Amino acid sequence: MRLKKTIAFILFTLSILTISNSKAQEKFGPTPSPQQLAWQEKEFYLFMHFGPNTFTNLEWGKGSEDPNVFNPTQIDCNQWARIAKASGAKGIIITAKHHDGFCLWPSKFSTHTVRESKWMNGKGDVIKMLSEACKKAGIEMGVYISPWDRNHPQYGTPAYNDIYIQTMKELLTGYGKFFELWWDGANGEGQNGKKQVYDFKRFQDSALSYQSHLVIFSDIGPHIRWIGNEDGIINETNWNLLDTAGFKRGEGAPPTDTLNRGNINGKAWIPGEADVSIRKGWFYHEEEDNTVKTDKQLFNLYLKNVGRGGNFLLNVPPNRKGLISSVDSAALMNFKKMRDAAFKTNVLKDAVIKKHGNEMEICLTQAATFNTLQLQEQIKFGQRVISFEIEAGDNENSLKKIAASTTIGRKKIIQFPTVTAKCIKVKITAAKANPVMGAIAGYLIKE
Ligand code: FUL
Repeated sequence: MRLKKTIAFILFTLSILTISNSKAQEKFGPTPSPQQLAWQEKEFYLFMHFGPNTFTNLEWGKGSEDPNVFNPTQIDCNQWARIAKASGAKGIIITAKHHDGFCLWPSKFSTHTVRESKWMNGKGDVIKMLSEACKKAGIEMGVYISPWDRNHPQYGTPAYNDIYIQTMKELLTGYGKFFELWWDGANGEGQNGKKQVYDFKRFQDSALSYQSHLVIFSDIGPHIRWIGNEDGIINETNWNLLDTAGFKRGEGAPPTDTLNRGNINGKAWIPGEADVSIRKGWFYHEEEDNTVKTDKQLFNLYLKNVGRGGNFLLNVPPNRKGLISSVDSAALMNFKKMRDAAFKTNVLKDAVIKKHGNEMEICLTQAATFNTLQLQEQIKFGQRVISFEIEAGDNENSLKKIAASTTIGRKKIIQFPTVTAKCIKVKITAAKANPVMGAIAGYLIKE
């Protein structure tokens, strides 16, 4: 039955190939949960840092700011959601609470919130506005809830862990479905000079009891890992696997290089998410308007995160008016155009693919010109490919090596000098088990 389905699948779309023996479709090693698989399909979504820091020009608020500093004069969450949607982003993750403890919703568990500000006469709720806007635009929403809280008087005492759980509960039960919960690793001192001993096990169990489908991000997951830098760049070798035993979030996290590559034999499936800001800081600062990344820089980052099997979390912070600035939205729109143009024409669309052991030979009736290949593993069966090579030529006897790389995972976009060829060979040179490949596509991406 399974074999029949596989044959039908190959006939249906010749650009999809499974190299395997009859046992290959068995799962191998750790595999993603349905929620993780759905999360990986999102590929690209926006981060938004917004709060008192937007108005005080700080990156880390002290927690003692007057709530009245928070005063966006023309806030329009529909504009944020529309821009996100138009850029191809699948959702927005907002700093519901950053380290200064200020809550963008009127939390019952804090006295440092939008309610204490004069903004909308204390009746405003950014989380409500944004959740409605996201629904309207047809995108998803996630929340960053900083465990570090420089305002809360109980921070640094065991009682704070319960307060943090109640705070999460308020958000996770009051605003509809979120796709991701974001935990940064920061663990500084609070008002009383003490650091909190976080009870992450309880935090995690509680969050999942409120929204069981959530994927939770932190340095070490449980579902998604930090990629070890804030530049948006994942290593060329990227395993979706990680060993977390003995490690903690924040200072006790695995070495950044490990987070950047994953562990080849890691025990848990914890894929990487690459976070980076479109501008210098995480929060909006007018003087950084000239640091907004160009469409080309964003595209290059995309190749180094989505093109290396991870997801791209791009921070686009609203300004003091409560709007996305035009320079940021222009860069986002051009980035979208660039992606659309780059991946519009798959030159291997009509190719016939033959498999011989761990090699795939792609033969075309007419030569194609390309400089990029996109490979995929069907990761629901586990991640298997350790390394591969690509050859191209006019026929099977004139093949020359044009590229080589390591790991494939969900998606690998590999670039090389432009070639014109009728024959292409993808050789899996090392694998942990029989590779189960997904689609192969080829593109000519113009500079
Ligand atoms: C870090 C924070 O300390 C930064 O302020 C920022 O929010 C970044 C995305 O995460 O942990």
